[in-house]
Amino acid sequence: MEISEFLDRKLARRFQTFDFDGDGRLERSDFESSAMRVGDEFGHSVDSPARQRFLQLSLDLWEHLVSVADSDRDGTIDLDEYKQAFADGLLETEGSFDQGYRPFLDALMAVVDTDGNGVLDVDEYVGWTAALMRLPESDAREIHRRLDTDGDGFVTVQELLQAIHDFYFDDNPDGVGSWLLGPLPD
Ligand SMILES: [Ca+2]
Ligand SMILES: [Ca+2]
Ligand SMILES: [Ca+2]
Ligand SMILES: [Ca+2]
Repeated sequence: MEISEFLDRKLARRFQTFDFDGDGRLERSDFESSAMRVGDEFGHSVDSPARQRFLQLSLDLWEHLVSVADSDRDGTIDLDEYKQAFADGLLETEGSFDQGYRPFLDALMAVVDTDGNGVLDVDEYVGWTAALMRLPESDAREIHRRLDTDGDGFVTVQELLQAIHDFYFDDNPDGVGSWLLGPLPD
């Protein structure tokens, strides 16, 4: 597919949020460390089944990414490899979107929905995005506000799914999804 300049910036931002240690490459340890941090942040010990499931899905995501995107086979994914794999339709596609994300989000919810009401209030939202992707609290609060499209104070899994979808597939800079991960790099 054609990568617009706007989508290019969004992919660069997504890459940054995957790169947990910030060394400019995606590695297995980025996915392991970030998932463990979510477990720690939300008080799940290492033997918590919810934590183990989320860690497993994070590592599955890594295995998928490295299998399709690591074109030079060095065991890591750099930004060019990531963008190329997206352009080739090997990462998120509209057809497989819901199916691909739903299990991951359900596993995430089992760890981070601390009051168990099935939706994310702003504190839960700030907590998981800081733990998994190092988003600043001020950005996370603004993202929560934008994603809560019906204004009831909560972000549902459906609202989150829609925003993730729009992040990748809606080229409108004013759309809800464009701010999913905060401000974009230039
Ligand atoms: Ca890294
Ligand atoms: Ca590589
Ligand atoms: Ca909740
Ligand atoms: Ca809502």
